[in-house]
Amino acid sequence: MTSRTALPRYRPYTRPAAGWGALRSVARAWIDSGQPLRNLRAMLRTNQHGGFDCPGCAWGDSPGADRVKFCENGAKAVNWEATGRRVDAAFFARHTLARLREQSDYWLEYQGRLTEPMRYDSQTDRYVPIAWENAFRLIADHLHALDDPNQAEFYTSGRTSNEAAFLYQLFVRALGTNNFPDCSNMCHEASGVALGASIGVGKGTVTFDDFAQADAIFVLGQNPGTNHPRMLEPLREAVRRGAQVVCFNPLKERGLERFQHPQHLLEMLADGSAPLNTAFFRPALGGDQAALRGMAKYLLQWEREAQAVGGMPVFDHAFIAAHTEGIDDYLAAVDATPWARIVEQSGLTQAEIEQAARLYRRADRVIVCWAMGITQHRHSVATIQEIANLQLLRGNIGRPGAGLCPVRGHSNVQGDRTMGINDRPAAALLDALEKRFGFSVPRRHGDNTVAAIEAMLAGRARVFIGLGGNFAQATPDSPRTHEALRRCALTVQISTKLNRSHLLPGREALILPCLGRTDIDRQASGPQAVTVEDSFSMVHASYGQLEPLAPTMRSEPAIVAGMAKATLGNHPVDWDALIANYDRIRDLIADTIPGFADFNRRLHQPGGFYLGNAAGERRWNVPGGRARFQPHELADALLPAAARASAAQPDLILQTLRSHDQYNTTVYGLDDRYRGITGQRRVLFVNGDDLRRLGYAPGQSVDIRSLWDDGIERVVRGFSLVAYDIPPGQAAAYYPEANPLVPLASVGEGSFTPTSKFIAIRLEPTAEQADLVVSQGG
Ligand SMILES: Nc1nc2c(c(=O)[nH]1)N[C@H]1C(S)=C(S)[C@@H](COP(=O)(O)OP(=O)(O)OC[C@H]3O[C@@H](n4cnc5c(=O)[nH]c(N)nc54)[C@H](O)[C@@H]3O)O[C@H]1N2
Ligand SMILES: Nc1nc2c(c(=O)[nH]1)N[C@H]1C(S)=C(S)[C@@H](COP(=O)(O)OP(=O)(O)OC[C@H]3O[C@@H](n4cnc5c(=O)[nH]c(N)nc54)[C@H](O)[C@@H]3O)O[C@H]1N2
Ligand SMILES: [Mo]
Repeated sequence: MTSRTALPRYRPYTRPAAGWGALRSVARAWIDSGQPLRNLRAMLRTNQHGGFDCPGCAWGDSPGADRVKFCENGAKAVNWEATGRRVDAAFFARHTLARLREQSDYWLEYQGRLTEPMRYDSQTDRYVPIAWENAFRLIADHLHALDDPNQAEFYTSGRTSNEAAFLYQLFVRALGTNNFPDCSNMCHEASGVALGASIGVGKGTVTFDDFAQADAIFVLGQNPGTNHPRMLEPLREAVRRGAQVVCFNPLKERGLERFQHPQHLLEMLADGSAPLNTAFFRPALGGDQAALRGMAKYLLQWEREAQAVGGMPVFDHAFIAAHTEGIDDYLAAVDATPWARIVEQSGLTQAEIEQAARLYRRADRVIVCWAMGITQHRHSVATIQEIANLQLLRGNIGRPGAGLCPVRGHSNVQGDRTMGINDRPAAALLDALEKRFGFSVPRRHGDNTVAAIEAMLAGRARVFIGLGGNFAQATPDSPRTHEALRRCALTVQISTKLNRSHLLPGREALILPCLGRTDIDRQASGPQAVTVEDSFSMVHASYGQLEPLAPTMRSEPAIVAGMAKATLGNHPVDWDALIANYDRIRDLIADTIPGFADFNRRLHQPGGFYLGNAAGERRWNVPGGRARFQPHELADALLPAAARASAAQPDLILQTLRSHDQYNTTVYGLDDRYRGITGQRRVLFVNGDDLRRLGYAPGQSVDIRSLWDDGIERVVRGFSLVAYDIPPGQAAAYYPEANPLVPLASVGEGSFTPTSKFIAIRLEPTAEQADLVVSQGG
């Protein structure tokens, strides 16, 4: 592995977030890249005008500010991609897939960048080199052999640039399907679905500048200290100027508590730190909808009290009258929700909810942010609509310093959706494509991620193409997902790094090595820029800075065009001409996607350009033209019927989350600094009282079994118990190690997102034999 091996250890972390710990960690990632001098240039060009967009998260920046704009985990992402190590034909000649499957996810990616196109040879169980043109021909042959284009699945991960994504959806729709499973299906799908129906646009309504004007910022189900570190700055600034920062998170995440600025010399030298919140609530898993409903109940009560005495209204009546509909039904639903259920489901006391409601009411301008703690539940759509309901009551959408902020994950996941990567595309997009390119666009909705797995398992889909990502590990119910890939006639992975998805080939398989964000992309007309869109709908250009490791790597747009040309010829466009100069791709985007007029000129503006957001301007693209209150009842029980129907009662409810040393399925290291974990990932965080109740001791090894009524055994073995500050009844483990526990059928209502933050589990002591297997297998 690496030179850095530490004994597994758990010791609570008492230092502030960021600060010296972050600097040490950046230095380590930098040195470990194997090419530190080369990468220094890359790091300094991260998120700068003329540089490249950080391949880390989708947080935006204040345009213009001329300073270093990367964070610890951005630096890790850059150095991880820009490594000097390579996984080439010689590497694959040394290893069979059977042997590679025994390695950890960490080891696989650590081996370096993929540099040559490879084909799986089932005779020798090895990947062997293949020429690019032959690879494209193989793909075309498989696609031509299908009875129906809906028998192929076209996955996208969220690092893909706008240019590559646009070409990909054009190719796939010209082929005849909307089968676009994507990482968004597992991520912010619920935000898009919920907000689309509530306010007519599935994106956040705020921009970076709004944070400086908010009186209160609510942060729900998000761990920005690890996953969006650049967000800590506006939070700290908000606390400093007296705004409220109110967190809802069952875990007291260090990055939401104290912060030391790693780029402020004085603070570092004085070893000072600033608080990052003014209130912290710790709900039950899945309890946010109930908590928000409780807050709405208080607002309604105070509104009535104000009316009775002729005091200041609590609701924004002018806004409600001019811009919304459905308030009566919603308030009736609020009245009908009993406190007993709110308290039981939220996991908070009524007094805590009252306090949260007071903080909310006191603020004139409120931004609500959220991430996976909100979106990966069965009732995520309803929860996000309850956030919107609350904001509508006080007119907190579409004015400065207020709004909705689903904080996106992958750096271009929002842009990929804008470009049309969507299994449920809007009719307007399809109409525009049809008009511009003159072919009959498929109208039938395609497969999302879960549906794609089901289709491959059932043999209905036979070709899988992955534009980035790690389908095998990011998806739920891992053994079934792995089987789904293996049943395909052809699997194709367009990737920068080796991961488990490459090791689960269909009967035939290809690895197509692509350039990443940091690499210089040279085409016939010279070096090319690509573009991305951040969480604030800012579109900007990204220019790679480093010479690619090998001339045999290709850009994502070139690979998509290569597949398209081999499959469709020059229909509906001259693919080669587009690749010669990406300006031509952007001209097509300008012709078909709203907001991109004059794309090639505007892309050169420092900081990029704002796509606009109708709801942010109080225009509501909802039938009826008004924002809609959505009255939901709270579910009878959070535990799904299928888990209740299983023979056993759950010991705990499990959420799966990210450590500080990972980017999704990419594991940078085995530490989780802020949670005090060193040298291990197979850990289960449990409350000390629960450990005693269940008869276990910290450090003991357990097997975790999940409850579902379909008769399938879902178990992961050899997890080390950590007594942790976590609310009773809850547990947490890392993704992707815990993914085998998430039943494929356990998805969000309306979003179909796997419920990765709510899994009913039982524990068993690890049997000795199982222990042995785990320690050998790694
Ligand atoms: N360094 C780094 N950056 C990343 C990523 C990464 O893996 N590493 N991933 C990127 C991607 S794709 C995404 S989507 C984002 C993910 O960003 P996050 O959403 O911050 O990621 P998670 O680790 O899943 O953290 C979920 C948080 O929600 C809390 N939580 C869980 N369940 C509940 C609940 O029911 N209610 C409430 N209120 N809180 C809950 C957890 O305790 C945890 O703090 O980050 C992006 N940025
Ligand atoms: N249990 C559980 N499961 C989850 C989650 C969870 O919280 N819990 N989170 C979900 C979320 S929010 C998301 S977004 C998904 C993430 O799902 P994915 O996006 O599929 O997974 P990643 O781990 O980001 O993909 C990593 C791989 O992407 C490839 N890659 C990296 N950069 C590039 C590039 O520039 N181009 C190309 N072509 N390939 C590249 C590398 O080969 C790398 O191995 O996982 C989801 N799964
Ligand atoms: Mo994500």
